[in-house]
Amino acid sequence: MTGKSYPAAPTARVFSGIQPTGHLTLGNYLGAIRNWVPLQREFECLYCIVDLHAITMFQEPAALHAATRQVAAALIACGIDPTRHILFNQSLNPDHAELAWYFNCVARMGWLSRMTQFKEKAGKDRERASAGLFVYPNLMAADILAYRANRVPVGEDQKQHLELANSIADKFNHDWEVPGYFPEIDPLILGEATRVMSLRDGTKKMSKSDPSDMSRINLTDTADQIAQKIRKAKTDPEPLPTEAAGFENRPEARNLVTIYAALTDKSVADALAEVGGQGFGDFKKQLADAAVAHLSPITEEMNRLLADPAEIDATLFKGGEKARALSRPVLAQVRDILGFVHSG
Ligand code: AQP
Repeated sequence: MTGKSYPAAPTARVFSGIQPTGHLTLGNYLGAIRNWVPLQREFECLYCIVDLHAITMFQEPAALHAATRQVAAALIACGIDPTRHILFNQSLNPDHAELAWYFNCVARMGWLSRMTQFKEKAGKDRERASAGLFVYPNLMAADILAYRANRVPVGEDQKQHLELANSIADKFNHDWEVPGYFPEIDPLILGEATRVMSLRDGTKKMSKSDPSDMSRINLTDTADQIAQKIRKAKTDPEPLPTEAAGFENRPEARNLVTIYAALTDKSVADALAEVGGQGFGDFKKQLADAAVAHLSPITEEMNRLLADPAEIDATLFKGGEKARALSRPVLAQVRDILGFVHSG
């Protein structure tokens, strides 16, 4: 034991992040952003546009810059309130990178080697992947724990990274004998559509960086583009099942019905009670209408906000200052715990 005591971690602080790596997709929206909004009623929320994560794969500077503003506009258009909560881009607060270095020294190579996202993103040629991509989960743990946040709303794909963040927190607390200093993180995997799949392949996650634009619905798509992508989405020749058991070996049918359920605020069972037995032709029209009705107001508001980039930047800068005010004392405590000679 160090013999010193530190203030208890806050118990109701939410943190989540999103990468500015392209146009946001319906997957990002249903799996994450939509669930972030109601949490603002109950918790103190920090929502971060994770540009440091984005550069683990090469990003054109101009595209990264534009995507950062676009993600900020999308989050505000979806209902994130930057005046009552904190919205900022990650590089505005260097405390994330400092804590990530400490966590690089805590996390074990074996833990990181098991991360499926690294394996997927690095592909076959791991030798050429950036070191940043390998230690990505350590930075993600630092994003959350720089604020000692304990609730993290994410899509299903991020669950493994949060388990690793908990292993880092445990090892830190144990090795430096500060029980409970970093809190246990509770992954909040919410809603019907926790893993939205590609429109071209129901076994692959819908992703911003998929080379095929037809694989995803972007929050920037027009009504016509949405309708066309849904019309061309891969399906099979059978009518829709009437019960979820009928989705076996039909990943595309499962995906489209799950999207429909999420967009119309129904359970998958209720959606099937409504559309089960229909052919894909009719169902796709219904799905396109639901998607356009849900997404058009968001796209419109995003475009309105994007007309004033200086205002978006000012919002992010303010958020960065508020975030840093919360993380600064945590980093000072961590330096103290580690035994560094420091000035606070
Ligand atoms: N297809 C998805 N279904 C449900 N949730 C999803 N999320 C992403 N894709 C889906 C959730 O969105 C949040 C932000 O994700 P991210 O931008 O940090 O990175 P990601 O998970 O790697 O998302 P992408 O779209 O696949 O980005 P790229 O292509 O750049 O790697 C997370 O909570 C994630 O779970």
